[in-house]
Amino acid sequence: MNSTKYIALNIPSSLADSTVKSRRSLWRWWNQLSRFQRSLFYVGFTSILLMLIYFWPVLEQRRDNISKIALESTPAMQQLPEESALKAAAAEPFGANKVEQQGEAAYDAENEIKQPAAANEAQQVEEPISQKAVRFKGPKNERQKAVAAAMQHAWKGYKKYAWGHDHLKPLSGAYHDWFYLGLTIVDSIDTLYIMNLKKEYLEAKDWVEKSLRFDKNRDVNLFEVTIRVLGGMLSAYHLTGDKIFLGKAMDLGERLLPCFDSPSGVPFSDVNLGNHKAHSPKWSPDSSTSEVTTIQLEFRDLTYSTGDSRFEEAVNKVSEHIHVLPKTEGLVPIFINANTGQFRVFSTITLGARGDSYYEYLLKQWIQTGKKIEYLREDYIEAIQGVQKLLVKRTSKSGLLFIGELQSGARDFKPKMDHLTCYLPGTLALGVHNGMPQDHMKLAEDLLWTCYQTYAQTPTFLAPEITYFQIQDANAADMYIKTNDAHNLLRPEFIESLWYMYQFTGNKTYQDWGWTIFQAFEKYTKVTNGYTSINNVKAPANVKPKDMMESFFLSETLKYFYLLFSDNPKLIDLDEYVFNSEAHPLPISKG
Ligand code: DMJ
Repeated sequence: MNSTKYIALNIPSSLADSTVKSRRSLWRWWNQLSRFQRSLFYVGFTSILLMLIYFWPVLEQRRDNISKIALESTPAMQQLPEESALKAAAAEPFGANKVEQQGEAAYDAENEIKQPAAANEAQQVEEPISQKAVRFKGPKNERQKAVAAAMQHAWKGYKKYAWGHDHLKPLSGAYHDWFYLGLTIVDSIDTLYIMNLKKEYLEAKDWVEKSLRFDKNRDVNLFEVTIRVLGGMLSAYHLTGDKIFLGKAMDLGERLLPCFDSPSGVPFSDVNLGNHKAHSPKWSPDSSTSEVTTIQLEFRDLTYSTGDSRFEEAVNKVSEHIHVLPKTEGLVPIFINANTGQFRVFSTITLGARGDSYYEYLLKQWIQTGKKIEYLREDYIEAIQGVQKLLVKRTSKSGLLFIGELQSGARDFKPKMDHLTCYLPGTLALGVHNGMPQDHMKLAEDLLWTCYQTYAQTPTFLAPEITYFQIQDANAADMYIKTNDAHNLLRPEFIESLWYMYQFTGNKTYQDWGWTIFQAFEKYTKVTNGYTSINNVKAPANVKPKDMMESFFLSETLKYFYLLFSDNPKLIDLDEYVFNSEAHPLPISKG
C-alpha cells in the first residue's frame, strides 16, 4: 500500500498572523489611493519594466567582462589542455580564418595544386591587415615523416614527464628547470606549426595562453630568454597571426629592458623578471660578447610588430657601441664589461662559445633591416677577412680546413674548434646569396666538409662538442677528441648549415649527409621517453646518456632536419625571413 508521510510543522501563531496582517494593510493602502495616484504608479512601473528590457543586454555584457577580467588575473596553473577540446580544434585546418601568405600555399600555387578557399570571411576582417597566417601542410616525403615522428616522440615524453618545465630528463622521467618558463614549449611552437602537427601545436598554444607568466621573482639570462622565448613568441606570432603570442612578447620585452640601463648601454647579462633588477653574472663582472650582440633581431622585431621604438633603440645603441670599439682584424674578444663598455683585454677570440653569434648577427641584422645599415655589412666583411687571415688553418695530413681560436689577447693560436662553429658555413652561404663576396662560398664549402668529418669520423656518426686538429704532424690523424669533449648535446649547427647550403646550391648530397646523421641520432640518442644528450660519441657500445633533452633539439635540430628534407625550396623563403640564433624565423623588413 502506498503511504505518503508528512512532517508536522508548528508555525507560531504570531508569525502566521503577521503575514496575513501585512497583506491586508497593503490592500487597504492601495484602495485608499486616488485614481490619479494609481495611474501615476502604473506609468512608473511600466517605464521601469521597459528600461530593464532595453538595457538588459548591456548589463549582461558588463557582467561577462567583469568575470573575464577576474579569471585572467587568477594565477594560471600548470595545466594540461583539455584533450577533447584540442582534438576538435586540431580537426580544423590551420589558418582557416586567416589569409594565406606563402609557405606551402605559394609552393602549391606555383605547382598548380588547388588550395581550399579561406573560410569565414567575417573573421578575416578582424585580423590586423599586416598580419597573415602562413599555412603548412605537413611532411611530404619519408624523410620528413621520420623527422615529424621524432618531434612527436620528443613531445610525448616532454608532455608526460616535464610539462610546463624547461627541459625533459628522458631517462629518469623527470624535469629540469633553468628559468621556469616552459622553455621546451615556447621553443617548439613554430616547429610544431611548420610540421603541421596540429594537436601538439594547440597543446602548446593553450599552455602559452593559460600558463606562461613572466611576473616571477626570478633571475633570467637576457640572451637565452631573448633567443628562445622572445624569438619563439615573435615567430609564432608571425607564422600563425595569433596575437596571443605578440601579447606575451610585449610583456617579456618590457621586463627585459632594464638590462640596458647600464652606464655604457651594453646590457647586463641577467635580470629579475619580477622586480626588474638587472645585474652582471654572479661569476664575473663581464657579459659575453656573443650574448650582448645576439638580441638585436628579436628586440628590433618587437618594435616592428608593436610600434614601440624603445626596444629597437636599446639594441641599436649596443650595436653602434660595439662597432666603434677597437678589434683585431674585425674579430672580437669574448667578454665585455657592461659598466665600462670595453672588451676584456686578453680574452679569447673564437667563433665558438661566447663569440659565435656576434658574426652571425652582423649579417642577419643587415638583412633584417633591408641592407640599409652599412656599418653592419662592413664589419661582417672585415670579420670574415679576419677569420681567413688569423683563424683558418688546414690539417697537415689531409688539408682539412678548420677555424681555430686565438688565446691570451690574440697571441696564441689553438687548433681547437667547437661544434658551435659549424653554424658558419650556413651564415656564409646566406651572405653570398645576399651579395657578400663570392670567395666566402669556398670557405663555406671547405668548412662544411670538415664539420661533416667531425661526424663521419666517429664510430657513432655523431660529432663531439669540441674537436682538436693536427697541424704539425703529417702522419698523425687529422682530428682528435679529448675525453672531456666527447659529448653530444643534440646541437643543431651543422644541420643548420646543411640546410642553408642545400637551399643555395640545390646539392642533394647535403640532404644525404643529413639523413645519415638523423639516423645516427635515432640510433644512439632516442630513448623510450624522448631523446637524450650523450657523453661519449666515441663508444657506440655505451654512449653514456646524459639524461637531458635541451629545448634547442626541438626548436632547431629537428626543424632544420625537416627543412633540409623538404622538396619545396621555399617552404620558408629566405628572402622573406631571417632565422634568429635559435631557428625562429622573423620577417625581413621591406620598408
Ligand atoms: C642555441 O641555444 C643557439 O643556437 C645559440 O646561439 C647557441 N647554442 C645553442 C644550440 O647549440
